[in-house]
Amino acid sequence: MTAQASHLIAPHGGELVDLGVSTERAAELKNHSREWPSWDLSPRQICDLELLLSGGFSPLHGFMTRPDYDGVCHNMKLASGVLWPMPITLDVTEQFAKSLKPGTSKVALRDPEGVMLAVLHVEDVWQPDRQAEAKAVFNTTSDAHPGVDYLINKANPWYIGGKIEGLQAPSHYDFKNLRLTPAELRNEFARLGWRRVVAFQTRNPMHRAHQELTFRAAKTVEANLLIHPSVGMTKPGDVDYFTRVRCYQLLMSKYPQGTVKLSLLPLAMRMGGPREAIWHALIRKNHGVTHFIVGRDHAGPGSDRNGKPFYGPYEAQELFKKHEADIGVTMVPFNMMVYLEDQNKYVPDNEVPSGARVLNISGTELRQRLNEGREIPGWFTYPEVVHELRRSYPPRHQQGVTIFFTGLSGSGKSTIANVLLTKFLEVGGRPVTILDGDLVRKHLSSELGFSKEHRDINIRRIGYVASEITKNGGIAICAPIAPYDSVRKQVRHMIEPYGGFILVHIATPVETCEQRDRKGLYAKARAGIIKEFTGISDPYEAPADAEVTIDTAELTAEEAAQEIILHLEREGFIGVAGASA
Ligand code: PPS
Repeated sequence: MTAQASHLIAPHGGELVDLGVSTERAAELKNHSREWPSWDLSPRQICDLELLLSGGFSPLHGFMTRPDYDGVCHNMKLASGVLWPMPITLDVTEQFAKSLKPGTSKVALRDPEGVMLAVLHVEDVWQPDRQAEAKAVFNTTSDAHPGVDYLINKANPWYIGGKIEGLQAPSHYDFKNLRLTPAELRNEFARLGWRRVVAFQTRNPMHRAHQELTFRAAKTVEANLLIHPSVGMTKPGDVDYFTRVRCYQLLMSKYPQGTVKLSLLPLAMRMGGPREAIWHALIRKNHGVTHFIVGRDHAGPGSDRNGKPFYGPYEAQELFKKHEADIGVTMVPFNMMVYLEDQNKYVPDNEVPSGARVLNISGTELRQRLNEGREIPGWFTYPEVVHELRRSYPPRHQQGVTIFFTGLSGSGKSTIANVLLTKFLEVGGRPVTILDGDLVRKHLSSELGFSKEHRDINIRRIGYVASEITKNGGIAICAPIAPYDSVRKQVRHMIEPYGGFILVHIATPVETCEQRDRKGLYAKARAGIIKEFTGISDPYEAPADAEVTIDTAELTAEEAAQEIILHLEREGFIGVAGASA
């Protein structure tokens, strides 16, 4: 049932779209689906589908067809003339696209477990000009912009569009009571008698400045407040949404009782700045909201590779203002809130009295303070929020870390790794695992040889296990040869979001390794008995990005391990117990 109490704001385009079908129709579609091709949806496509099905993207009835897409790219309008700033497209591979017939094909859209969520009636199949789309939508083709990066480097190159029939919404097992659909929120507002509701979009934990800003916004326009964070996909590197939601829940008690509601939006953000602000407001309008807060640098993607911000700080507000009548939601613009130390209060930065001392802590600074276990002041955020953030983001000496050795066979990797292991065990506090080259080959990679392809698979496996250990707060010591730079970098990227990654190059020259020849392998390689032997008949790419480089001709294993320990101490990964207050 869709709640559209007469006094509530009308959904965008006039009606709240509900793409769900009856049980009988669902059974019929499921039955037929055996004859149709299936498409396994990516995480972002699942987010988009969820909002299509629930009416969050009203008036869209499916993934965009070409006329809608063209209109949206060029002048932010659907073919019907209705304002819509963001392409909602289903990207697929060329092979899949070419197997479809526009007008007749149907595609079963499935989640990663293979559950059929919806049917797409294919109306259009085309290969978009993604550079042109990036320029039109994001006003840049630089892939330093996360939205462009996704579009150009991650999305598939063909689009298919058409109407959708929904069999079931994507399943969520977390925060179920907080995931209200547009119809449910509308019902709730009607039930509570909330005629004016101002929404706050966020992808970050909320601190005192945000609480102050939202409270002021609600007071200014005499509306109730909806805290409506995006929990689909946000900017890579953001605080995970589980932690954020726990922080939001703690914050609810800071508002006058009965004035505020928290609900989660399964939105995959594009970080599209001005266009995204309008899109956000339209989605909120569908959820029954009358007012929308647009702050400084709304949905900002940060800066390009030259350090220049992609959008001006108030560009989103300017574009919103231009289209406010068509959006049908009133903008509540806000400058950045800053803390006035002398008056112990927050004010917008354009209201700071001249000469007043102003304090602020940036996101980067906050992350640094968490990493180093430094104080996070009470004027900045609430102690409950700090506690919650520290639980998820402990100081570095409590985080997991991977020590990743690379070097030739016989360079001394395993010996140093084993000394390091005992040093860590001596310190205690974190579980330690060694993933030695030989042992991994025996237990994880016994079917692999030494071609580049197989070596890369081997290293990716090690990287995966190490990332799991790191994620769970342990220490992984990896000691493979890992001769190729690109896969070492891949492993670094797999691990760094979860903790430390220290690349240690054991730079013992091949002549020394060959002289030692502890396993007799170099002799066999020279004799051609072992093929593709690293350093003899196979390449070794010395890293340019190693945190620590060790030449075992100059250092004993004990001294080498000590060098690594000193580096870890310097970086905060080994710390003084109790320093994380
Ligand atoms: S890789 O490239 O990282 O996948 O290699 P890795 O798994 O670390 O190699 C483990 C051990 O295999 C032995 N070995 C060889 N090394 C290099 N090239 C060839 N062709 C080869 N064949 C066997 C070698 O003893 C490696 O162990 P370490 O501990 O490095 O001496």
